[in-house]
Order: sequence, then structure tokens, then C-alpha cells
Amino acid sequence: MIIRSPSDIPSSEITPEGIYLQRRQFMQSIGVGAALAGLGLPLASVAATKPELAALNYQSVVAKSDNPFYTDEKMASFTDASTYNNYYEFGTDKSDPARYADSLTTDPWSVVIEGDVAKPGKYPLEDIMKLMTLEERIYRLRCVEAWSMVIPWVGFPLADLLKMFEPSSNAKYVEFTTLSRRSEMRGQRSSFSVIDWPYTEGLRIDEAMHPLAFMSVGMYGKVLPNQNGAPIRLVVPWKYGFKSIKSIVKIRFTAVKPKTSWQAIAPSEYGFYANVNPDVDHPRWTQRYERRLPGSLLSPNRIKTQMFNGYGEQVAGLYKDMNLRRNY
Ligand SMILES: Nc1nc2c(c(=O)[nH]1)N[C@H]1C(S)=C(S)[C@@H](COP(=O)(O)O)O[C@H]1N2
Ligand SMILES: [Mo]
Repeated sequence: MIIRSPSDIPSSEITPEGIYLQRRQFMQSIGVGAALAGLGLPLASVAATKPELAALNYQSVVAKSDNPFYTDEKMASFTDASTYNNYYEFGTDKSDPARYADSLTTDPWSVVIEGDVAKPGKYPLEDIMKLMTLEERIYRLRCVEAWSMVIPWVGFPLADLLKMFEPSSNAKYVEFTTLSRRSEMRGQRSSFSVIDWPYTEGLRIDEAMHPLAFMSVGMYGKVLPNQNGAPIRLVVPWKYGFKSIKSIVKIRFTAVKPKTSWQAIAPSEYGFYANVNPDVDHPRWTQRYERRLPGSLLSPNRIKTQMFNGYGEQVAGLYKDMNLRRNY
């Protein structure tokens, strides 16, 4: 019996159907690994599976061939995507989140909805998870530090979630807040931390409603690892990684442009828009190129960065009358 680790599984094998079977099998045979191994499903991923994702109500299954979010670029391995992270609540080293984020309790979880909406409240994650679709979205994640990865995300469009709460016409922006829990987040206890917790981010409402903006609850057909922002995080594929806020506990609709954590730290380096833009350099380094991971010292895999991270056709219209040098 060959038991493969998640990183050995080519993405082509992680079909929506595979995810479904994995969950159903999990429900039917918790702790029974043999049946799953028989199906060729990764045991390790089953161990990492949590009941909340198993209990999801899948609404639609989109085959890869008709999935508009498909890309055939080489994906990062699960191991790379879950061991090279930015999540300052657990430390500033790329390896800190994988090492320390296990301490985070992600169940129970709820998200508070506030501000200019008809239906504010505190929503248990289970209610939000009903929006889950089986559509796999293979998006590039591009960090402002000039590395990038291609990752198959699992979740649902942000717009589906926001519409549930019926934002009013005053809601021009959406602010997101990450959990703040010193007892479980060692980076928040560190005296070296630069961020004034909690971590916050924001989008203009039309950006937030764009069909590419995505709420992720999983990746590679598995529940999101804590270091990647479990149990629920944002993915905005045309913006620098810091906009893709992790472990969200609050969403506020507002008429006023929200303050974001990175703008507060260095407003001249990190703007509100943070659209991936090869023509606008970070003050301390170029944004013209990126290191596509995995790479190595000998073969750094340096590629040209594309405007809007390659999603220009879909999102350029959002910014058509804006000066993107000024609105960086
Ligand atoms: N709460 C929170 N969210 C966060 C961060 C963080 O430090 N705290 N880092 C951001 C940055 S800079 C990047 S590049 C991405 C990294 O996502 P990944 O670790 O899943 O690749 O998460 C973003 N979301
Ligand atoms: Mo980043």
C-alpha cells in the first residue's frame, strides 16, 4: 500500500469530485484510513481534515474544463504553499506560521458583520460555509516582496457572502479584521512586532463584489491549514498578497475608506489599492520581476510580473479613470 503525501499528488488528481469523495468518506469513516487509501486518496490530508469542512453543503460542481479560473501554470506544491508563509501574528519569518500556527483554535468560529448593512450580526462559520461551492480556483498569489505561487483554492466568491447581508447604498468600502488573540498568537506577544493588532484590510465595494475576489476555506482539496489563514481568509488575486487577509472575524461596511495595517506602518510603501503593477516600484525594490516558487538558488525561476498579476482583462475596468502611480 503506497500512501502518498499531499505534496506528491499532482493537481490534476484533485478534482472537485475527489474533494467530495474525500469529505464523504471522512464523514462515513472517521479514523478508518484503509478505505481511503483504497480510493487512492491522501491519508495525510484526511488526518488534516476537520469536521466543519466535511459538513459543507456543496451547491455546485464545476468541471475543470469549463472552469473560467483554470490556469495550466505549474502550481506550487502543497508543502511549499503551507511552509513559506506570511502571517505576522505568528512571527515575521516565512517559516514561523507553519511552525506556530497550530496553536490557533479555529472551531468554534464566527464572523461579525457591522456597519451599513440591513442584516448585521454575528454569524457562525457553519452558516457562512453554506455558500461553499466545489469550484476550484487556481489563482496566483503575488507577494509585494516579489515572490509568487500558483495555488488551487477552495471556497466561494466574496460577493456571494457580502450580498447575504444586504449592504446599503452607503457602503462604499468593506473593511476586514483578523482575529486578535495573544494567548494563541505568539507574534502578537512579541515585542518586535510592527503591526498594531488586529490586522485590518479593506477593499472598495466594487472591488469586493468583483467575481475574482474570493473567500477561501481550503486549498489543494483540503481544509485550509492554520498558517494559510484558517478557517476563512480572503484571496484577491490581482493585488499584492497583503490584501489577502487571513482568519477573518469581522467584516464592516462603511462610507469611509478603511485604514489598513500596512498603510499604517509605511504609507509611502503600501497603498490602499496595492494592485500588482510592474511599472510602480516599491520604494526599496523593483516590482518588475517575481520569483515564481518553487525555485532554487541555481534556478531562481525569475519571471516578468504582469499588470494586475495577469488578471488585467477582468479587472482593469475597475480603475479606468485612475492614476495608478498615485493610487498605488
Ligand atoms: N492576518 C494576516 N493576514 C495576512 C498576513 C498577515 O501577516 N496577517 N500577511 C499577508 C501577506 S503579506 C501575504 S503575502 C499573504 C500570504 O499568504 P499565504 O501565506 O497563504 O501564501 O497573506 C497576507 N495575509
Ligand atoms: Mo506579502
